[in-house]
Amino acid sequence: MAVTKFFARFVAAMTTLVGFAAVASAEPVAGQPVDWQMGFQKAVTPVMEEMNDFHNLILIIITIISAFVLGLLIYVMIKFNAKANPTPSRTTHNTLIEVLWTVVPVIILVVIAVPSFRLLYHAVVVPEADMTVKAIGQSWQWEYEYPDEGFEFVAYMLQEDELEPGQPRLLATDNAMVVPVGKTVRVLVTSDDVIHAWAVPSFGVKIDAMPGRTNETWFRVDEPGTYYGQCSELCGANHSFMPIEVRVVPEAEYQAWLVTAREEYDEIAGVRDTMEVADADQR
Ligand SMILES: [Cu+2]
Repeated sequence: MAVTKFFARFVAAMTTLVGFAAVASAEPVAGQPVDWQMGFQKAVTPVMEEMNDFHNLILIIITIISAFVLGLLIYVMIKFNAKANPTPSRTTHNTLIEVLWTVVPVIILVVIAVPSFRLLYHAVVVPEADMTVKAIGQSWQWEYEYPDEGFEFVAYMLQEDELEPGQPRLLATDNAMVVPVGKTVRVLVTSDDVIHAWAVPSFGVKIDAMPGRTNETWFRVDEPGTYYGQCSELCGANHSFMPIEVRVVPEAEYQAWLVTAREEYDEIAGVRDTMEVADADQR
């Protein structure tokens, strides 16, 4: 009876696993999470592609190391248990093995360090930018300034009854940050109040928004689309309701959007209050 029950549970567990694998192999949707997703969102920037590659490299390395250590453990447990090996060896040193278990990990770390530092450099150092957008965290929404164009606007999360078909819940916003495809966009990130973080997974971008300080990041998206992110620093009660929507559009569409945006949105107000407060604090 117990065996049948166990078998039934085993089959159920295996079915679930196979289900997971089937879903995991499905093509990821760019720009937003999907149900039962196992990996990252699809990479749409060079930096995120590099992050994916790096992640895959590390995944291979840790899998090999884990399997190797597991193999050693099983070998030792079988070969050297009290029954199989009643008189243990009195070995305390083995120079060759000691050199190996020092040198091999060093080599592995160097192999990891090279692509790691390269990736860090590519993510942190902003290449010459075609345009700049400033994202300002506010409790609880994001404000966007286009300093070259002179306008600013606020992007609020859409409530459930405001969603159009296809717009994801808790991610879509009323106004979106709009940028042209294939252009290097510098993003200046700051905050009006507490620490927020501007993050878009498919861009490989996540950077803190600090009051009184400006952080800098960048992205370049080569395929048009709508990409979503969320505030990624616990900032308060409505932390989960200040999503980020970035629309990447062809150049002509971007120019058309600029025309309406200049009319529709407010002029940039100037120096931010928090900056003044921060300056005053320092005096
Ligand atoms: Cu926040």
